[in-house]
Amino acid sequence: MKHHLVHTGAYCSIMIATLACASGASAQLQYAYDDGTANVNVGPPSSFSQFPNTDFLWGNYFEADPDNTLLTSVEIDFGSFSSVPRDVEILIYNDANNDFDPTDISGAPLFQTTIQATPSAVPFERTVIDLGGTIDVDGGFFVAALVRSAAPGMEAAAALDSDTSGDNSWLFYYPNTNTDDLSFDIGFVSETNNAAVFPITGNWAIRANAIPTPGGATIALLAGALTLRRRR
Ligand SMILES: [Ca+2]
Ligand SMILES: [Ca+2]
Ligand SMILES: [Ca+2]
Repeated sequence: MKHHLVHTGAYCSIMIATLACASGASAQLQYAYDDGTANVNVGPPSSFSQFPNTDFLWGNYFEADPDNTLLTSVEIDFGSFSSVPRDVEILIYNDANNDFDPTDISGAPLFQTTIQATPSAVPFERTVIDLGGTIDVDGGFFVAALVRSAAPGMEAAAALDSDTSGDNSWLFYYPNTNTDDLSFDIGFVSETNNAAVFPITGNWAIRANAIPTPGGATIALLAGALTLRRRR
């Protein structure tokens, strides 16, 4: 699997290889790469002060479990900000070609909002962003945060878990980010597993929570049980 899912609900799917289960009031699946402890905060280096404007966008690419496609909230562990509270844009995109590469995403996000963010402490003090409803994802999707005009050398807004691979976590630096077109090609982009670019590799502490898709496996199992009973 290219990602692991942490289950926080009352039952578990057997589809996911690295699944953790816990009791909880609501059935919910959590898309995550971090192990619960982010170790380092990341932002534009002071050398970037040569650029007139440096937007800093970081996000995780997930593959939707077909039985859990309805996102309800996003959880992010923020690093440091140059001022508090800080405007941070929260973005969820569909990747149309589902190729685990978000750098070709164009078109408006499925979800976009701006929050007033404050830093969170290690190990994983999460800021939960309620989506105010459900966002239906299909195949590859990208959950990201954006700090505009990040202060080089001062603003390490993203929390990274250096114990994980960095696969499917991405960092973008753009001048004047157009959130409707991530394929905009002026700037810098890298997956955070690239040791040639990142002195410390790892995954972002960004998670997405989902509820079961109506008509998914859970519903099918119930229907099967009813059919068996009727045949007795
Ligand atoms: Ca960790
Ligand atoms: Ca893509
Ligand atoms: Ca997709």
